Amino acid sequence: MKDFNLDLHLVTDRGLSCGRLLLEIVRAAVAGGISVVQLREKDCSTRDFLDLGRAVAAELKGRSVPLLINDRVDIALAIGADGVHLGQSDMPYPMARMLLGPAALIGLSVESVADALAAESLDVAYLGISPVYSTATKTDLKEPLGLAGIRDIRAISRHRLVAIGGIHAGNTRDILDAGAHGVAVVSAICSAGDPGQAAREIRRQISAAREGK
Ligand code: TZP
Ligand code: MG
Repeated sequence: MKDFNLDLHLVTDRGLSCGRLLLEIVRAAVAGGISVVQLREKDCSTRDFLDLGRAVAAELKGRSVPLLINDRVDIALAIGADGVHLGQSDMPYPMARMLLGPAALIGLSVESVADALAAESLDVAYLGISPVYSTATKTDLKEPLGLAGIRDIRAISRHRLVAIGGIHAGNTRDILDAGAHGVAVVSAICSAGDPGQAAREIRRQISAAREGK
């Protein structure tokens, strides 16, 4: 599995991109310093998802920003994406690994300490810990983990942790201070008036947390 920077994931949702082209948001967010793109499009035909995936992959080519596909191992394979992000009810990790091969980046959502313990033996690129805070972007979620939940998972997990759910520049530092290695956001970038500036501000908070400022 190749090394990559998991500081700041842009998780896409065209429904939240206010009519702007997703590619414009991705381009601006990359300029603002995101380090991973996770293409997460729920209301999308397979054909549209493939087209979108190819277009985003072309946009990211040569930029050292990996492209992960949410849920759809078939789409990741078809477009040669860097990997996938899987939830607890998606294809099980061992099957995805078998299909995608040893180099693929596979991220896995966990919603509890029990989920995180079950992932200890897996060669995942990171655990997505979810949701940290409640969010209007995804409603079928368990109780928010809060900062205490991040600490609890960090205490028992050997994996790198990427927090998601209700995250923006104003709470990023607390989340890193609680033990997350990176953050993933949808609306804080996709719905921002200036997605590039929004990404830049979250990145600034990540740097500040690392420097202990
Ligand atoms: N998984 C857990 S919370 C969430 C996902 C995809 C949505 C996060 O969206 P936002 O807008 O960053 O709160
Ligand atoms: Mg899923």
